[in-house]
Amino acid sequence: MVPLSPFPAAGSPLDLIGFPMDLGADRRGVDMGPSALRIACLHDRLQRLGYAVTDHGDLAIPIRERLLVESPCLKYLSAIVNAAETLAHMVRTSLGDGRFPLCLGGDHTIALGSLAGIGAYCRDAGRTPGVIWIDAHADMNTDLTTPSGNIHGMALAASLGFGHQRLTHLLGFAPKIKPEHCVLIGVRRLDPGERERINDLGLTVATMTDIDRRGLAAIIDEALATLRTKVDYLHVSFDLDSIDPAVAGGVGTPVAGGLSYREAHLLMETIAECDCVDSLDLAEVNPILDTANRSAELAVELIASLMGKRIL
Ligand SMILES: [Mn+2]
Repeated sequence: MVPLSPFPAAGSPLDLIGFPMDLGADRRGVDMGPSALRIACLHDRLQRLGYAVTDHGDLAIPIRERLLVESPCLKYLSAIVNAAETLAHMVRTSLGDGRFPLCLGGDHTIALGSLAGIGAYCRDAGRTPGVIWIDAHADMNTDLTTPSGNIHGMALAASLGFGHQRLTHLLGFAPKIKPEHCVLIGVRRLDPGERERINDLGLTVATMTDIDRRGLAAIIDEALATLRTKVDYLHVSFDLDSIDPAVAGGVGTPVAGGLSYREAHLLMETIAECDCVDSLDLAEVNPILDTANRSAELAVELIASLMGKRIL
């Protein structure tokens, strides 16, 4: 029997970066997500897996009571752009130093920052970034299609180069990633404008219906096999609302009919086995809607699975 290679390599450096942002959504509470994940022993779990963890604390993000809504179709644009740009610089530096950035949300505007940092790093390093976007939503709105004006629903579209220039051109370039290098998994609620854009772009989307029909294992195997032929950098952007609210109720925007507990672990374990993940966002943990921090504890378990925890 071939012994399993040690994963991660002992002492692999990992940066935790908290992004306590709740300006991207109407419902409050996800700004406490980074605390909830730390309280659920994230640092310890990662250390026990062999990572040398540096916690950079939380970025300073203004509270909404001190801000004005500049535009109803781009709520809190300036504050979000500023924070995302700071995150982008941190992620770029982390990657440039050969470290693994793990970004803790906060709402899914976190991905504006992480993907900008990743895009900049990959341009410098001559690498091609891909993303697995795990989410109940597609976050493919723009200021022209959004029904709510909430920027967390625009994070993927902006990273692909669609939407308001201040969102698409973080760090001064666009796009951060190409549509053919993205796979969405767990999607079950789309706005009409998002559906249209997804179809126009031919984005690869595994909806919950696809997962019911074909099984998660087949879908993630296929996604990884395809991405591996096209990209040499892989980011996972994980929105906890992809999980069924009966399993994880403490999320930003709960939608019935999500991934089961085992499907979520299988997804993480399968991605971990490919040994090719370079960075991770964990977004939309909402302690206000949670019971005894269970959703954050589940999120930490899932992070551990993705980062190499094995049953056997
Ligand atoms: Mn999302």
